[in-house]
Amino acid sequence: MQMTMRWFGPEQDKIPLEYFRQVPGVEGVVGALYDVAVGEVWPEEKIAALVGQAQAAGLTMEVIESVNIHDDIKIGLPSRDRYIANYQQTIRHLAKAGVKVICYNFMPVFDWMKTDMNYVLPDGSLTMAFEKKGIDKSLEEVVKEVLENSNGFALPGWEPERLGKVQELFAQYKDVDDVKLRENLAYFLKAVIPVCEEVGVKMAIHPDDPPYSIFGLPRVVKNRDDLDWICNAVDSEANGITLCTGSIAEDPANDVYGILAEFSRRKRIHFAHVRNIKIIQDKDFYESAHPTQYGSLNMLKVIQSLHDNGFDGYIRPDHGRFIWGETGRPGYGLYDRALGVTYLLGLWEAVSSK
Ligand code: CS2
Ligand code: MN
Repeated sequence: MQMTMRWFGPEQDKIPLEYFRQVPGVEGVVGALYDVAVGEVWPEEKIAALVGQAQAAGLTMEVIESVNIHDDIKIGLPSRDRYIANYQQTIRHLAKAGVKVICYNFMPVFDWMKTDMNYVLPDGSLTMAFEKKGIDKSLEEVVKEVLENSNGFALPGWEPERLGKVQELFAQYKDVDDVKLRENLAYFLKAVIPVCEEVGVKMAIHPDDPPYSIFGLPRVVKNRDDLDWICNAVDSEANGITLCTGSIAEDPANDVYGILAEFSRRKRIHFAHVRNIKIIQDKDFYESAHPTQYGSLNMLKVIQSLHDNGFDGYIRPDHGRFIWGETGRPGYGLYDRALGVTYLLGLWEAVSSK
């Protein structure tokens, strides 16, 4: 197991790399290039520079989050072959720089959806929340609110130019149902997994956030059966999962611990996002502090399910609240994520010394 934290690069992250190094137990940062358009090849030199920066600070960068998938691939347009060829080339370039795992998602239009980016908890800390009433509005209004409430940061998967044309984007997806989206995912995997096998990289799909349909969009990474289907679509260890406990738990019908156990046993969880969420009512929730007592997940059981079933991948706390006066990129405050790291490593130590 290797503990990591997400770093948004020298341009966009105001947290110096050294600070991550100072969090006890953190060995690496998870990064990405944010100045290459979705669908284009990530240049070797840019990757080398990014990875080199992490290494110069005494950190690894063996996980990329994310190399995003062009909409044409998800929609299944003829132009997808060009974008898939670019993706294959990016995989080769990443492998050369020592990258081992690529996190990605296959959500149409939006990378994730929260309706409140500065939800105030009783202790005065700020977190992100999703309440159904927050999406019972026009699409434009929802998009505008997310973009306006991101504290001035560019959010991955929420490119203002792309979402400025949200109606056009939706129109492009009008004939894409779950069956079609699944077919398009399989088409993509059949093309990229052999390249991964050749160069020693593993793909790791992130669950849909939230893991059910919103705005009538198709969804194919929602639950155990979807993950099973994906693993079987190309039966290779290189075709794996980023198991995000928060996202999976956003549907209370999902057995998070069972999923963690099964796919660890099957050697398909290459990267784990471990966060706690608190269900408010039905499927409304907020992202709580990591410890069990603050959320709806039993974090000891989460760690145990990974540990006891042979999980040997990368792990990171997921989002953190804003505490101690910190502000910045929603979900990515340093302090609360550092507390998350310490807590998760404490649980890991406890379960591994039994
Ligand atoms: C992440 C996702 O910050 C977050 O909300 O969990 O954006 C995640 O990086 C992507 O969905 C993975 O491709
Ligand atoms: Mn996640």
